[in-house]
Amino acid sequence: MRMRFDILTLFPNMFSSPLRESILGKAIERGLIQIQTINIRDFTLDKHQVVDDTPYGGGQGMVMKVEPVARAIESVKAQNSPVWTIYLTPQGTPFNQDLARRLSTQPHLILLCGRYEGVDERVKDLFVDEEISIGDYVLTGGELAAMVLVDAVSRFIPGVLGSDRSAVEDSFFNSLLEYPQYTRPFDFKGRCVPEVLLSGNHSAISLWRRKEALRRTWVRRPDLLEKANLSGEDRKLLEEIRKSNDDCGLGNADCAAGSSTRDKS
Ligand code: 4HQ
Repeated sequence: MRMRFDILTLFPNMFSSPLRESILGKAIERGLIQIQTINIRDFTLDKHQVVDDTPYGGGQGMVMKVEPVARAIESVKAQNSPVWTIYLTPQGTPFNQDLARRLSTQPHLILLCGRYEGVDERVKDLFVDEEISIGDYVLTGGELAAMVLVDAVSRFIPGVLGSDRSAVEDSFFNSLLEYPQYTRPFDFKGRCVPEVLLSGNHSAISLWRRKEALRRTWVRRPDLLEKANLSGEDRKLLEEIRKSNDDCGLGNADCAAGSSTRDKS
């Protein structure tokens, strides 16, 4: 039950490398996902293959014409089965992990990438099921947004992350940021790995990691803590974190780990 992505774009070459390396490359090889790019310009009928025109009413920039986009979408829909059509735009629903999970249950997505001032409004009215934004900033086109979406959605497809890992175990599933990670060497320029990670005491390690995840979330993303499902143990750890942070202000030398200003990633 592979998932299929059809990406409609004026710049198909942008997709050749980023989605074919590493984990997504292996997922394609193994037949778990299929990613196809379709050049909207191939669906023009005029000699000069014009895909854009000036906006009615005047104003700056160019608007993508409805007919080539309509023909490109219809060519995908003619091939088969149910398909969900997404337009990437800053005016869309904010993309997040919940939305990625929901989209991963679709068998087939069309991702429409706009350039210039975007597509003629009638493309959205007639062909687009959902508008999605990857964030409150302006890109030069929808291509990078489409890549972000394909990447985040693909991680939810069984087998893509390998048999021993799944996206549902990720920290965002638990609404907390990740705990700090370390690997060798133990001492790099005098900066040492926290001793507890070398202790071999698995319950102490788990507790330390949970506390550091809570600390990080409390310092950097307190909005996430409000939505998180916290246990009694978590609340106790958070109380310790808050207390050590207060101590910091009083000049306690033991509290470096509780200082947000020193908490560099
Ligand atoms: N653009 N999230 C303008 C984006 C964008 C975003 C895509 C730029 C559409 C016409 N897309 N084009 N942010 O900035 O998805």
